[in-house]
Amino acid sequence: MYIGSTDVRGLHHLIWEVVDNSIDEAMAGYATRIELTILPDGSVLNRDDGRGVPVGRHSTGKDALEVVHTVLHAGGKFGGGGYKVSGGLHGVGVSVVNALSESLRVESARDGKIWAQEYRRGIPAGPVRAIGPANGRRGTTTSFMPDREVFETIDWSFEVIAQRLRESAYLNKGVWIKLVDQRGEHERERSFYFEGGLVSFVRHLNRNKEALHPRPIYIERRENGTTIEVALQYNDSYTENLFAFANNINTVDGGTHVTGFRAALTASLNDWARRAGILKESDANLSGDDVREGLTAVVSVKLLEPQFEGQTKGKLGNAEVKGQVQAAVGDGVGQYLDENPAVGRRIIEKCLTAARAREAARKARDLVIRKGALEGLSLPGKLADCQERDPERSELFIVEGDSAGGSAKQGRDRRFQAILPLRGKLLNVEKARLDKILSSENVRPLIIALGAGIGESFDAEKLRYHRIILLSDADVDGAHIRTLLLTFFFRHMPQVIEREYLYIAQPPLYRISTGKQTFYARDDREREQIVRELKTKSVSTQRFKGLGEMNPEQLWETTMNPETRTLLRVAIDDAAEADSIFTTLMGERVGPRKDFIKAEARKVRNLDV
Ligand code: 0RA
Repeated sequence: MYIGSTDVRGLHHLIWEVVDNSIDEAMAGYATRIELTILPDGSVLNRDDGRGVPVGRHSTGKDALEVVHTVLHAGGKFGGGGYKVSGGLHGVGVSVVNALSESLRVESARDGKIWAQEYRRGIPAGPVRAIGPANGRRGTTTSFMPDREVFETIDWSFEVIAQRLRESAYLNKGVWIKLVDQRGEHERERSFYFEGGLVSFVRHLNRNKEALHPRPIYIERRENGTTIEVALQYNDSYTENLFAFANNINTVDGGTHVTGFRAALTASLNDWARRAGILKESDANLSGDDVREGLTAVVSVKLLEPQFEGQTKGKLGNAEVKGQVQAAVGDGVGQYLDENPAVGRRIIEKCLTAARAREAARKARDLVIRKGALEGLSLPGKLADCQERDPERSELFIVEGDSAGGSAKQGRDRRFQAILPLRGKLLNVEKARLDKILSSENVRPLIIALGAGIGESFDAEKLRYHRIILLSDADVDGAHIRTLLLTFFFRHMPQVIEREYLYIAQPPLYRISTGKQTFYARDDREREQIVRELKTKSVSTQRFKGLGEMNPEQLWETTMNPETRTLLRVAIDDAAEADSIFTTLMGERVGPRKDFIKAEARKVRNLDV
């Protein structure tokens, strides 16, 4: 319950919880080094050089160290005056990790001694004991083995952990964080330390884009126990890339710090553009959207009592923060532009281009919507709609090619399954602005079929289907079309992904027949496994060259029938990483794409060329 789930995501929350305590200790100014080790048996060891968890008699009569590890939410009560995370997904306390671990051992080095206690499934296995002299060492070491009766898997992802630790290192400049993986086939390590903090973070986010100015703009202000840090840099893309944190927690739903930042950025750019004479008296102001195009920014606030709101606690609620961030960013950006007028002019030019493009896009969008309204029931002719009207129960298959579309139309259950064939390739939306995208023959029917508009006017409540399924060939062309469609949804209808409405169908590549029985395999590995298990010599294998080669019954049975199919749900765990991958794969620069493909090619299981 406290960790959220018992799948691999919930598993990783155990690590976040333990590491965040060490990060808190670093934020409070006491720890400088944090080392996380995945041990060969899958247990985890976390060590910091902070003050050590308090030991000694607590008001309950128990030892303070035991209380911290056995009582829910006890950690914060010992607060040494630093920033503490409270009320979020995190900050539930190490006692939750303890309760969900087969075994946990903690050592606290303080006051010249090392104190230790062990637990089994959260219950002390013995008292807190001094096990030896600290020999000058300070800090906390925690090791735990997740409860394998609770978690479906203890398969830690080095990459997921590394990504998160890197982020923590960016947000807390000067802290050394080391990750070591000692599991046999995975053995490796990585260290994170960023003197530049948020400036390094923004450089990292923009690493595959062309920056409009070489150095990110950096603003830092401390007042009344609140620290505000902002770094921003414009690039030549069309998307905004804003990451906001409160006490190191990624506030995915924004909040008062984001509101304050946006208000200040728009106001100070307009103000400066007028003072510099680039915007004339009769010109309209740049809009918030205009100044956000091609913006990469990280906003990080640290405050004593953060309030996290919303269903997933991803939104900062503290009202006073808005004005504080607004003042800091307003002053900082204004001063920067005064000192760097050439950069200022470049940024304003970029915003003006964005404003013109937005106007063109608005016209194009109106045209699409008006055109949609003109076409009778407004649905595109190519769409074979379903009878069902409740979006909850309706599925849309987006199918590559007319012949495959034909099979899908015949094979489907028309009561709840709609088919939209796409002819040829979709426009690469990563390289085009909305006005161009909207004029593309292929994208328009898709937008109209979905029924919810696009971009700023997108309204998820109007979606006509809550299962949108991408169905393309199991080959390279199919993968390309799928990537183009994923890019489209990610950039222009991210709500579809956030609401988990987007799926990928998994058509088979092989049909395996023994004369009596028929099997389907999605790749070579599955095919080999099936053939091996059949243990008979008379097996014939048919390789489908594309969806079009499958007859409607085969397509229904293997790919469309909810009883027998497997769908992959599209989810985005890490927005920064997703943005970077889309930029790399679909953006302008060729170098990073080559590097990415070289690095990832080794992992490809099924390449059809
Ligand atoms: C509260 C008070 C003090 C230390 C800590 C918490 C603490 C907890 C953890 C968890 C992992 N590493 C940690 N390091 C420190 C100490 C208060 C004092 O010494 O005055």
